Amino acid sequence: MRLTHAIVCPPGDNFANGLTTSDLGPPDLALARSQHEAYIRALEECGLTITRLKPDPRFPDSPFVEDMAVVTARGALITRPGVECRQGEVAVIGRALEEHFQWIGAIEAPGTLDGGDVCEADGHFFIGRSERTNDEGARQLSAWVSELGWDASVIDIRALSELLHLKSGLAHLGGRRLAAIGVLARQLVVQDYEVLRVPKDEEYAANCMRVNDAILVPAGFPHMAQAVREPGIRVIELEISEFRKMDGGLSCLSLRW
Ligand code: CIR
Repeated sequence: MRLTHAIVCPPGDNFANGLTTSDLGPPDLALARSQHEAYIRALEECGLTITRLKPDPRFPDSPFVEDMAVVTARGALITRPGVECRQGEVAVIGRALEEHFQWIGAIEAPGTLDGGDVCEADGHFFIGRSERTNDEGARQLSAWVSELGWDASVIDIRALSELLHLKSGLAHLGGRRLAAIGVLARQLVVQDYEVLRVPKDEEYAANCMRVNDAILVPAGFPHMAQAVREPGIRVIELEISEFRKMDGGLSCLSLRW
């Protein structure tokens, strides 16, 4: 299915006040903004029409829009993020999605779910059970996915402290191809998928994104940029160092459908 739309939210003035566990230092706001602009340009080059939200000073983590919804060709679902300080971010995302989707589902309390824990791969949804996504959130998403005619499986990543979200270590490269860090690749119960193992020293690049005829990869990971290549697919490398400082990756910065 070709993607046609994306929602993004540029970093606001207080971006550096967001949540992070990284020890990479505070983000440079001007650089973050120019990296975000380049990210938007890349999505536009891939044929996507962009909805650009206004940063809300109450939510410094709002550039990481992916956590707020699960958006598919058959419908959209608003999440209930696993950290309370981000739960208010869903309102603006819900309003933006209402312009495109007639019926929008929602994760209800006591369920929690971050969109970063959801990897859609050719009709199957891998759901990460993480510190952000609880059993009830995973259960509600599985039910929603099955109503739409797809299926889902849950992968517990709580023991993998290097992963904030499932998609920090797993990506769908298109068709039956996945990229996964080694520890996840071993844990994945995958039938009929070809799994590209992400080299140990490039694990951050496991969060790459297939967008139509391109694969977007974070800059600075040459083995991955090479490994994801395939005929007819353009590889676009994007610098996102300032978002990494806030525990974010490429996919977190947009909702795409
Ligand atoms: C957070 O901790 O929620 C943000 N600082 C980073 C969220 C990254 N989102 C993602 O990986 N999907």
